[in-house]
Amino acid sequence: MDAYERITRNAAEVVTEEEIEALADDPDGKRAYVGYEPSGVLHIGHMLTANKLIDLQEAGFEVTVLLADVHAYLNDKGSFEDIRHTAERMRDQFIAYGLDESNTQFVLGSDFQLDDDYTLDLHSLELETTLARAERAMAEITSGDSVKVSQAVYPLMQALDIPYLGVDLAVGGMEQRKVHMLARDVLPSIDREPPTSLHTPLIADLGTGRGKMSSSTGVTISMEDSRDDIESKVNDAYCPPTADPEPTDDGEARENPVLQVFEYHVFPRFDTVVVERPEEYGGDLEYDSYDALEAELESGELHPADAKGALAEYLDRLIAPGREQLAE
Ligand code: IYR
Repeated sequence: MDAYERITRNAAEVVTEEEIEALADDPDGKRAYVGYEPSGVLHIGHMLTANKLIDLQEAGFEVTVLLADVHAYLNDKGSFEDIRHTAERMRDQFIAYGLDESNTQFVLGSDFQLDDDYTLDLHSLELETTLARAERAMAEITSGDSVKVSQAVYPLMQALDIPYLGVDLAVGGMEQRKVHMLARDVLPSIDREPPTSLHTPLIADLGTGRGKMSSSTGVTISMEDSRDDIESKVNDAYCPPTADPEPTDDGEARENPVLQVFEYHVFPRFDTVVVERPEEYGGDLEYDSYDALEAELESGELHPADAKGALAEYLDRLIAPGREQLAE
């Protein structure tokens, strides 16, 4: 797999392709980052963008993980002290998950976001941005009904993080795309380059295949889960024998979340996936690509129950190091 393929595999969107091609031509010494609001323990949503950071490290990039303590505070996630404490725990979790420690820089937002220069640049961006635009950028990030001033400041700070961290590529889930588009529009007003970004897909709720998997509602998988927890969540997952399930009766789109987790979590980290089956049911199956597994689920060769058994096994392998680290 060449650098461009590794950088862009499983991405829902890159902005822009030409800019990513230029980075892929000479990735050594280039820097990519993801920002995370410290909250709870690492869960499957964090793991999706972390997989992309691992791809980028393998392609030659250096990586920054921003533990966005000030952003979490602006997003009403608790006291600043508690947030800082959570941030420290998250760092160790990312390493346990598989980020290359020798090549990952962890930065707290408060290490630079409270400096004079940053604050003045932030105020310049505030002058350049309408409240309506800032609010739109946050639509997929906050859940509160009433919009607070903090939520208008938040995306502008996220935009400003890119030049202040000196990164060449901003990575995030699709829910971050409007913030990155705002950054492209507004950063030139303070003589900064419009940033390049890459967005990972959103995965549907494991139980229903609808909407998006979220740590606050529905079922999620986290580093705190025991093997039994994982098995029971995966067993209860929605898994019709197709990658394109019918919409619900009221017209809501549905995905197959079991296949999505294989595609975005398992195959990026394992070269082959073995589905264990007793001899009388045909014996073990082995897949060396996501497409091969999807095709056999669709043809009926692979039964959803067997697919789920294998998914629980591989998710457990991904989570075990973080679970052990939490127990220390
Ligand atoms: N908005 C992110 C957190 C975040 C991301 C980046 I990239 C930043 O520079 C700052 C914060 C979230 O929703 O978790």
